[in-house]
Amino acid sequence: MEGLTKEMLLAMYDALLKSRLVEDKLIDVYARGDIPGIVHSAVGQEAIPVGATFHLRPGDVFTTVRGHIQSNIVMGMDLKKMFAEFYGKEAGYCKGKGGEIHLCSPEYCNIGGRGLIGATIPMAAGAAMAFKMRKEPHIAMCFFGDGASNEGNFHEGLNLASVFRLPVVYVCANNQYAMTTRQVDHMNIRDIADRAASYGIPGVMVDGNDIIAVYEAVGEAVSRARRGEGPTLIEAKTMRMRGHYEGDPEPYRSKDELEEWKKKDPLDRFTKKLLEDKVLTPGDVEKKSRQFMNEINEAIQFAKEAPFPDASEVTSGVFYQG
Ligand SMILES: Cc1ncc(C[n+]2csc(CCOP(=O)(O)OP(=O)(O)O)c2C)c(N)n1
Ligand SMILES: [Mg+2]
Repeated sequence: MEGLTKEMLLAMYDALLKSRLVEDKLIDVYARGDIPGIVHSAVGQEAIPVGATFHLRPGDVFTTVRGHIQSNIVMGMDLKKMFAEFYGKEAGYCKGKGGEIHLCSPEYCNIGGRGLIGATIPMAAGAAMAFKMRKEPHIAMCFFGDGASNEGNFHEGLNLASVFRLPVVYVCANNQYAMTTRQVDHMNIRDIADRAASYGIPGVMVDGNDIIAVYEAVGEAVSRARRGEGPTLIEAKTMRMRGHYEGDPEPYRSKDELEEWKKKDPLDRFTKKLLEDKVLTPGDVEKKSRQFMNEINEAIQFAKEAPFPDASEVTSGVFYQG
């Protein structure tokens, strides 16, 4: 934690706490049938997107899958426009067409996720190549899962990024499941970071439930990328605490596994650490929670009352218009 100011620690704490409260509320309103589409929660693995995204600067980009809500919160997205997007409303960041899973906004560095798992891996390399060709001082950060690291796109993307020494940081959130399949059943290696050796780039493993460890590991990779030394593969180990999607009956795993991981909850751990170090007081935690919940409830009210896009808008923004 050396070198991290109190302000920085509190900013990280705020983002982590707000992320949890936003997702808990999202899960709740989704279960009530308020939100169209599908919700993929990142509860329990928030330390990865939050810790990593703190290194991005305006002009950088990130691509994302599960965990995009957390990165968007760090980048300062407005909760009203975010919830409007979840509710499929015109006032949302993608005018209601992205919904929960495809919420993005280049203004906040978020160039989006893709329906094809792993497709964002070469996409991030492409963005990084554009920065390099234009001699712009930016980096791309790419978040993906353990399952995505089995895709051909992973090999092509990392190989290309390595050969051209592109300014890109690959962050694999290994939550040990790809849909219904456990990591041990979809690959014959334990550590995905080992795959970096195939591309001649550093492979770094980190405890994905320790926000400071994530922040530090990603910080080194980001500095390397900004110095022009090329990509890094970071594997952040965590656990998917909810189903693949909300409503997933999860017949493929036991609750005992989750009980063990509950003890390593990243928000509980960071709260405890900051209370012990007297960076936070119990009163602060309560006050912040109340303040964020008020903000979230206002955002939901706004989203509920906002109009849906007009039917005539159904194809606008979908196809490239030159
Ligand atoms: C190319 C491709 N194959 C299969 C799917 C279906 N699918 C959607 S999510 C997913 C699992 C992804 O697992 P992982 O990469 O570990 O990410 P996580 O959901 O755990 O965050 C799969 C197989 C898809 N979207 N794209
Ligand atoms: Mg996974």
